[in-house]
Amino acid sequence: MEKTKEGKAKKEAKKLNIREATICETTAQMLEKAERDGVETSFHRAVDMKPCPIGAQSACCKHCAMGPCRLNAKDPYAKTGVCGATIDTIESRNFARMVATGAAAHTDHGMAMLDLFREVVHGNITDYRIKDPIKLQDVAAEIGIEVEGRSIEDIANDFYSELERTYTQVEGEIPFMKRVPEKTLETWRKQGVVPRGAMREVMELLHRTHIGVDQDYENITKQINRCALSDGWGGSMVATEISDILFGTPTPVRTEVDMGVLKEDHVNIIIHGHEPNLFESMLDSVNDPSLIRAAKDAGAEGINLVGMCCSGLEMLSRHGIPHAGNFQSTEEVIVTGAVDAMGVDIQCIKQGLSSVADCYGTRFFTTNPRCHIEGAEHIALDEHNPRKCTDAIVEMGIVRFKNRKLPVEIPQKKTTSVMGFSHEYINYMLGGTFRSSYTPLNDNIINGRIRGVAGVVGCTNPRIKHDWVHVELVKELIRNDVLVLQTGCSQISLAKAGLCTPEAAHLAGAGLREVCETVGMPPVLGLGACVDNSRILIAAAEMVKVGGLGDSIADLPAAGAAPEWMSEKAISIGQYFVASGVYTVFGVTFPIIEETKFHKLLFDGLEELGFGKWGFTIDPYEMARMMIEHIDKKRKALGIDKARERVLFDMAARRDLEAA
Ligand code: SF4
Ligand code: MSK
Repeated sequence: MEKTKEGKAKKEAKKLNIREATICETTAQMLEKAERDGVETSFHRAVDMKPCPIGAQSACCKHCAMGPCRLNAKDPYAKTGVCGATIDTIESRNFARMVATGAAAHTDHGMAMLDLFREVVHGNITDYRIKDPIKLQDVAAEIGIEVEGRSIEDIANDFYSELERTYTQVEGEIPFMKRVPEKTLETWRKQGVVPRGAMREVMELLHRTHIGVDQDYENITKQINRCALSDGWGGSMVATEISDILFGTPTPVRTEVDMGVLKEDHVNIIIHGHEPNLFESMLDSVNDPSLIRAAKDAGAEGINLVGMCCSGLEMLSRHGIPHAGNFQSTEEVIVTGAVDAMGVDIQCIKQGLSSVADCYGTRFFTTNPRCHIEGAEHIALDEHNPRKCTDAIVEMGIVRFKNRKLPVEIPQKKTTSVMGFSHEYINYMLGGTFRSSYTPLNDNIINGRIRGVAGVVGCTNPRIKHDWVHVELVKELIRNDVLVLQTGCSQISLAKAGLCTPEAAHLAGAGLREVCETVGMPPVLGLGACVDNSRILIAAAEMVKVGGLGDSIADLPAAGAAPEWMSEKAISIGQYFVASGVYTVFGVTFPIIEETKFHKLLFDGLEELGFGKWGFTIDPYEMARMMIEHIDKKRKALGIDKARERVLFDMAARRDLEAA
């Protein structure tokens, strides 16, 4: 009896505190419902499963069968692995594998987009087409392809061959190196980290982490940088540019975000993942008159297509499709009981979705050969006939709607937001049609109205209060006149909090508010999916080229953050920003022991070599302080810190000056 009581007490101690787990009201409401329904989610599992303290600090290695070897995180130099590997070797190899996996995910996605582009150009796929030929011409010209007087087909063929090098090139610099500011590229050349094809970089990095190969953390870090750069300026950048060319370059759209976008009287279809081709075809399916008729025949008012996570962001940016939530709400949205079908492709798809879908009778489909999930139905998306897959998902969603048995509870909250700020649109927004450029942005940074620019990106994570760190950090940044650029799940956190509209400018400092009001833009600009962090790199390169803010990306008054990160892709993104010259601060946890040599290299040494550097804190206010301090340091180095002081004077300060 005593034992049972004790067991119960233990269980109660592990109970999820929903109000501490998320600030997202709709997610909280669905967590309460999940508990009433006896359904478990990743929030519950995170409470139940403590992170392994040795793994969290990267103090273990299982790269060979002489191990696994565990070092003492409190005294990391006290012993080595059986092979003699030191803590720095073990940590840097583990970190390298995270970068390699993250880079592989982005680049494999990018290569899939490029495969699709090739087949469209060759006329083998007709369900997709080139929607933005002007962007094709512009980007082709940028990487040295002759465009004058040539047909779109000819340019597209050369463009394909050139971009294929991004993945397969054995030696030499990849095409988008032509976009990198000269001084940044010089640093990379000097340090020997200019990337070759991503396949080669990922392969070499994995090879070097095998037992008995690279056992010098500094040399491993060199290849970590090279591999990450092959992602940011390679695989990811190709994914973004090809997606824009095929599906259209985003321009800002006003749309709604949060679970209130679901409609009880409609067949609700959710697409979640990262590749826009599934979603684009689904858009055609839900607009097919025969499927709409079938939905109405089943008693629905229509079909409601909704996005989640990153492909949701791409469709929001290109077509204004409503968005139901970020990574940490994907199970909870099914708990509404209103989702008739969910189709997923790749990346950040929780395996737990399958059992939650099973509990509510939601039809759950995987569609990509790279991602099958036990318990999910697999309908492969064949790009030669994509409607076969997406029509089938809609048809089965309609059947599920007709047979809905459980009560539906849709949280009645949705927020309006304006997102879809591509690099091209920012250019146009600031400079107008005839003189589109970043000059006004640079001018406003130089005169101090805008203190600097921050990229706040990345995932959400059940180990910390969902959405809270993103929202508090961004509020603090804009209050201090820092313009915020966003991608990935972070931007949904801010959209739900109402910060992605021009009206949110009143939350910004006086200088940033003035700029936002003049241009009519939000203080927080949503640029797209996590793969679209490449848009931030392009913007940074453009700011350097326009002039007045130094010669390299490392000179810019800019910083980055992923305050609630969880994926290896986030680590690769963080590393390619650091390698590009950006101070990048992560939250949640950092998989390296402080005070080790490898830690010192990432958090300090890289900056001395001309790169950026890493930072870490879990506190959003401290994170903002660290980023602003860095921005101010860069302003001082550029000699523009005085301008800012003038702008910041308020009336009281002015009166004081006059009285003096
Ligand atoms: Fe242990 Fe070395 Fe094998 Fe790693 S590579 S498991 S440290 S023996
Ligand atoms: S989906 S990588 S949780 S941003 Fe791009 Fe979101 Fe992070 Fe996945």
